Amino acid sequence: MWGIIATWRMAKEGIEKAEKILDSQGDAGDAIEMAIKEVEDFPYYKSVGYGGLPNEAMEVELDAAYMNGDTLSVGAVASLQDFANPISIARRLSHETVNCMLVGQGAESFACQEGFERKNMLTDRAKIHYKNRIKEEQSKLQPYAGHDTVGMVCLDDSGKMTAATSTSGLFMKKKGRVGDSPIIGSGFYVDSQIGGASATGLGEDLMKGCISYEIVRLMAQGMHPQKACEKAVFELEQKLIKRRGHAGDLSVVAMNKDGEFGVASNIEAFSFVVCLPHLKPTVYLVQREG
Ligand code: SD4
Repeated sequence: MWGIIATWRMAKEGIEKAEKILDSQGDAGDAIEMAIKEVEDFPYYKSVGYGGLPNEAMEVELDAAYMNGDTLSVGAVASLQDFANPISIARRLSHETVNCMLVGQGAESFACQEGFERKNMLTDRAKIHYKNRIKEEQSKLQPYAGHDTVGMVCLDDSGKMTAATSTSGLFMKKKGRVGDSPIIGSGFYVDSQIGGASATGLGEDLMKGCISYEIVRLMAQGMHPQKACEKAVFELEQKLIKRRGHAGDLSVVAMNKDGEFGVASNIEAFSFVVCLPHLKPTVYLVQREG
């Protein structure tokens, strides 16, 4: 059995590439890296890799993470500038036993030493978005919350599971701001003996629930991924509303070791992509009732 699930429609072309690897008994690490790279390389996705929208200083700062569910090893980069594929740097870091999560210049020096491709990630299109936003909101620049991160969970035929994320974070974020995406347990978590989860939405709120770990914990108790996703999202939403009156955007995808999957979201419409041996890469939309 193999399978892969991802946040947002933008993951579809990457998932099509991953399908080829998984369908020929390939490795869940190779499949997920290939799928995320496809999203990072596409210039018109405004929230991941090349073409990602910049921070308030007009710099594209990227966050990414990779986790191997067999060994539980993790690699992550945050606030990384000027490298084409943050996911590949994160995966390389997952082979280290210490210094697995690097930020800013430290991450860039590592990437340089390891020979990763340098690239200016700020496109003209992203610059125009930036300039328009500055004009619109001269007085109060707010990070835009409706931003899409790619997060995936993958299972291969050998039973190995992986999880990965990649994002440019929130448009107009402060320099150095890091969200949930590169943070283990928040943006992603995977254990091949149970399953994995990944999140997208307002990082500051997703982190308050360590939401990906929470989903895996619920699946470990025998809960179906769909139930686990719903419980994690709506309990966190309720908790935040009770404590302070509002909750940010929270969306998640999950898959267990048997290839069963789940998704939940508290936003009006959340798209995701799933692919299984009997299901070609398919985009679904989850709509909030009421
Ligand atoms: C972050 N969670 O940096 C990311 C952004 C995102 O949909 O996923 N937006 O907070």
